Amino acid sequence: MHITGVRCILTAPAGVGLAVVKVATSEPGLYGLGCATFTQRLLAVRTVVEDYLEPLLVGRDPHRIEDIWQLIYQNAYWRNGPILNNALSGVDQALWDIKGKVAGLPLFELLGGKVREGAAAYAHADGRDPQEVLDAVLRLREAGFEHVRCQLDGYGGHAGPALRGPTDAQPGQYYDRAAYAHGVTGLFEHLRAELGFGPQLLHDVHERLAPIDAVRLAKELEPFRLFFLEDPLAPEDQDWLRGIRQQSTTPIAMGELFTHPLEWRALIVERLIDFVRVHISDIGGITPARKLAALAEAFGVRTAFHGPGDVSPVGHAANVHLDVTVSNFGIQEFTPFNDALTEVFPGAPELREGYLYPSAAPGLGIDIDEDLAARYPLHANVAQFREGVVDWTQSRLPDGTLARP
Ligand code: KDG
Ligand code: MG
Repeated sequence: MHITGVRCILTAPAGVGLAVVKVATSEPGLYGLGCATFTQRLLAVRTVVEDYLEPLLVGRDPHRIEDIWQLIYQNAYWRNGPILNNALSGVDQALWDIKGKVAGLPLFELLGGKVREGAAAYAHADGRDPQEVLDAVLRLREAGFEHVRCQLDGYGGHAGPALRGPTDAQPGQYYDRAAYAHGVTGLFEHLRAELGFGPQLLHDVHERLAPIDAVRLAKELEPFRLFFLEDPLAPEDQDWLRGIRQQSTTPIAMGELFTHPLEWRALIVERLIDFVRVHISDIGGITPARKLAALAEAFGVRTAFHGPGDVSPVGHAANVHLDVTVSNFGIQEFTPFNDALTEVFPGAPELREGYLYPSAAPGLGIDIDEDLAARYPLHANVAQFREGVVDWTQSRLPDGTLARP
């Protein structure tokens, strides 16, 4: 058996651009699928997959996953980064899918077998004020979620003109760091007063604060006993994690922006974070994610793989297969699939009462209906692109300074 083709399929059934790699083999009808979704730069990923990886891989034995992973990783000489890693992930996940199909076993069996039947998931509660967030939490509790991420106004910004500051400020998604931090503390005060300490509450700072303000927020939130506080710091500011550790016991989750092994190594080995939440396709697929989970296990750090809407259902399937096999699993972020997504991707993981279950079909257990996928082309469906330009990442502080989204 050998690889006969490597293609990258782009589709947007839920209004978010997704990339899925299909690796075809010489065995009739045998192929694998892998998530390669870097939604802000999909065309660049497709170029790497189809112009560089297909010629490199055609004719090779798809069973040699580790060897092919190293081959792709080193082939461009310069390594890592979201474009190369997503392309690599698309192939890597597809090879695991193929291996499972050949063995007649679901991926979770190849990874050592289940240590739990389903993966606990968290959902998102959002609102314009603390009461609206509380109502959303209560609805999610009704639906069976033990864990809920709570946000005021998404990540706390607003689209529109400058909040205050110089005249003729640039357009953008303006936010005020001080108002945001103050709002979050008030939010959790309200939620704990109304809910008590039963529900597990999470929050994503989305790297919006100045480092010292992130240290203070982690300290101020300590009485509200979060399950975790996510991305209080940008990867570039990670040395400030030591300050957070010295000041509070608020559990810290980090990693969705990591694309290089040196970004997580010290954080795990020095126990500066409690949850590592990489976006699996951004680190190069299942092969490095298994190694990362094993490293984290040795240091008491749990996994919380990134699961936003810009992971394809194929990527969500990879997350959940890992979740049910990793003993140091912490939590799985989940974004609901709309009807179009479940039709385009039959076999997606199922959510029941706050837990996610992987398909028991061989490999990743998920397929793609390519004819249906073609009915959701990128440009017609992707809300975040305005005239080909990504809009929501153009965030600004009140004085007009460009800031992290
Ligand atoms: O494209 C970026 C999103 O995936 C990110 O903003 C979502 O922070 C996120 C999260 O925790 O889901
Ligand atoms: Mg996040």
